[in-house]
Amino acid sequence: MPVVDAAWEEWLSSNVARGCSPDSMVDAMVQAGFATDAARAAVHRTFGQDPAKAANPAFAAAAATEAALAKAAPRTYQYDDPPVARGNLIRAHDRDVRVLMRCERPQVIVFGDVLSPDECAEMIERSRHRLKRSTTVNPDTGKEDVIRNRTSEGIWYQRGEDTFIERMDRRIASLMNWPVENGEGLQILHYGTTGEYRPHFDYFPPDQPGSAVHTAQGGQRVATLVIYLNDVADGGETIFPEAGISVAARQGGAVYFRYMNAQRQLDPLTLHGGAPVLGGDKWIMTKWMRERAYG
Ligand code: PD2
Ligand code: ZN
Repeated sequence: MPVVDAAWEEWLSSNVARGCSPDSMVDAMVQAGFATDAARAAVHRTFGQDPAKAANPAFAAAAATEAALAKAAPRTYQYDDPPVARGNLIRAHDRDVRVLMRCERPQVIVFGDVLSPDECAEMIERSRHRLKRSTTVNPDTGKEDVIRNRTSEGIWYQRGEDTFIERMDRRIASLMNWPVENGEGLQILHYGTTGEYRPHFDYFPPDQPGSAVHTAQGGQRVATLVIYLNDVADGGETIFPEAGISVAARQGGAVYFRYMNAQRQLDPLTLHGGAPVLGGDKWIMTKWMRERAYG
């Protein structure tokens, strides 16, 4: 039987912060293997409530009214200012990066020339022989599974692994205007023809028990930068189906998107995917930023 460890504490407090109802949280914990009483006690403690009081019918009625009101007027995502600098040209550590497009809802920015053609070629050559089939996070267990909705191969680089990787990490952190220490290591992905990554969120959905394992260190993911390392002959765009945005893969260019605001709300409009590659292949490099220092 699971215990309420640091990862579950993080899961409990992030769900309370985003306005989940106590009942839905108890249900999720019971599904994950907790005894109902233990789940209720943990949830009510996180809400700052006494479980004995919660069992009182008057309290239960008040809580039900509150839950119904919350459902009728769900808290919509509040767009606050993204950290990325304003302007058409951004000095990012050692390079000037051009801004090609900005979208406010969801917060998406397309950049040109984040990496030079030589830097893209170097990243691909370093990675070509070290690729492994990509995985996705199983929402129930938090474990990495190889599944059909992500047909690519990948490799991770440790942050600051050598001087070249460190320069990339610093440039990207400067462009995203977020501490380099909050970044996960760079990930390189390769898709062959027909390869795709079906629409998903890069944040760990707080209502899925498996997410707690991933947010225990560094907290939630807040923003992503996907950098294209080659021109894709046909297809392979990064798509945002809820927003109707499609970004073409152009060597050295990148797409930034931000999904967590200062109130820790998460933006569902950032649902995104990698469209099927219809001709040639596709190489990308991804940086995910966390709320706090990671690793
Ligand atoms: O390959 C892409 O364009 C893509 C799209 C969405 C990559 C990712 N997400 C990702 O690695 O999270
Ligand atoms: Zn993604």
